[in-house]
Amino acid sequence: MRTQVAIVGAGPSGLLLGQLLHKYGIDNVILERKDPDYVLSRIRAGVLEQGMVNMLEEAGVAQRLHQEALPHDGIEIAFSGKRHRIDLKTLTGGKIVTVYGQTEVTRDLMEARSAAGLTTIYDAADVSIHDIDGTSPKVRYVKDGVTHEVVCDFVAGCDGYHGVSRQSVPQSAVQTYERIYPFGWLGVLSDTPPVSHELIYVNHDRGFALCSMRSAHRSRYYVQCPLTDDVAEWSDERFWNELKSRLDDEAAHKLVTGPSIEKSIAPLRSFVAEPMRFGRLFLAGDAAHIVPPTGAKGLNLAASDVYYLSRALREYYGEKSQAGIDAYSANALRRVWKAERFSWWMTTQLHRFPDSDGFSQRIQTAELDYLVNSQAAMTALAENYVGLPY
Ligand code: RFL
Ligand code: PHB
Repeated sequence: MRTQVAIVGAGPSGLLLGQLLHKYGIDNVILERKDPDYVLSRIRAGVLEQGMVNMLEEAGVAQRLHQEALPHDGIEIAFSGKRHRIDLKTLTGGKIVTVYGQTEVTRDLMEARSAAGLTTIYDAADVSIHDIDGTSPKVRYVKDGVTHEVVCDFVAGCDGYHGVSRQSVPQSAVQTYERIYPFGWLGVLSDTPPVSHELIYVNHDRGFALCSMRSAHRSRYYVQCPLTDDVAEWSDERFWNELKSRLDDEAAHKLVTGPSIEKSIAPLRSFVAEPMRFGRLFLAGDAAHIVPPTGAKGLNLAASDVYYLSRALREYYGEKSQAGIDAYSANALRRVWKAERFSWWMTTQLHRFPDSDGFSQRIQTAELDYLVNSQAAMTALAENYVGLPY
């Protein structure tokens, strides 16, 4: 098979890139290790920046989002038992975020891809990438026991943190930077009304908590937990009691509990691989970088990488210019590092660290107290939360 761009991975970054390239008349094929049901069963992020919504519009997949998504003008930060509102809209001159699950974004993109008749090969095993230093790279995969080859101009590695793309380049060509946090997030999805109409990020002596949502009837909650915890140790009752114990009195009283429909523990990590281009292989999304979820930036960063990459490829095919391709890694990484900084900062301010003592806890409280009483500090948070410009 021959195509212009072979995309490895049908997560949000691979699917969004594929859809935009199709709009630009650039032929592409996606190779995905899992099956479509598995891809759609993953429950992950829920907060979209305006830049990402704009790209979904450009890709022609925002109709359902505009009907069902929830616009959010603010968030709340709770500490020392009190909640404080950060008015994102006023602080940023009118910018807001949109609450719409990553699962729904993925579903919309998958449906558009199949409606356009574009090729996605699911259950593609043993994907391997070859000849990225020449002008005719190849991607091989095994399907139903038979090995196939896709010959292309470029390979987009959109295959997440554990994917094959980053691992295909010699270790000496990649520089990685990493922080692993000494705790995880236990997340629960339930068909219950959200405790509040805005997200609440909670700093509490017992650990961080987050109240989020997917719709007016579906809530998503998280509590910080030890990395050694097994999700089987967390009954629904234990989860709801722990969450309640970390909320302010009003929220604890209002919280509606119910059976969980998904429950999982995710580790928290900051990670960046540099550069994001190796010859004719580009990395995008989680394949190149991971942020802890505290700043709600993982999915949005995947979209901003796709923004730079889709434009670079459009320039290459439309104007026969290499400039965008040559600048891709540097442009993407500038924005990546700012989101890394913000996510690290949010994580540091809101979680209990195992080695934290009285001094570090008082510094944390002082920082949050400063934040919610300073227009300048709240503006800095709001600007980053709604998303820095592309
Ligand atoms: P994805 O979504 O991981 O998609 C990668 C796709 O590549 C496939 N794949 C392969 N295909 C072929 N061959 C191989 N060798 C392959 N290896 C992997 C995978 O099956 C998959 O379909 O990466 P992408 O597209 O870059 O999107 C990034 C986002 O998914 C990610 O940044 C966020 O979901 C991160 N994240 C969260 N972000 C938030 O902003 N808020 C959250 O609450 C939040 N929760 C999470 C998360 C990520 C998690 N991960 C990665 C385990 C919770 C979890 C559990
Ligand atoms: C979510 O709704 O899953 C969510 C929202 C905000 C975050 C992280 C996760 O910062």
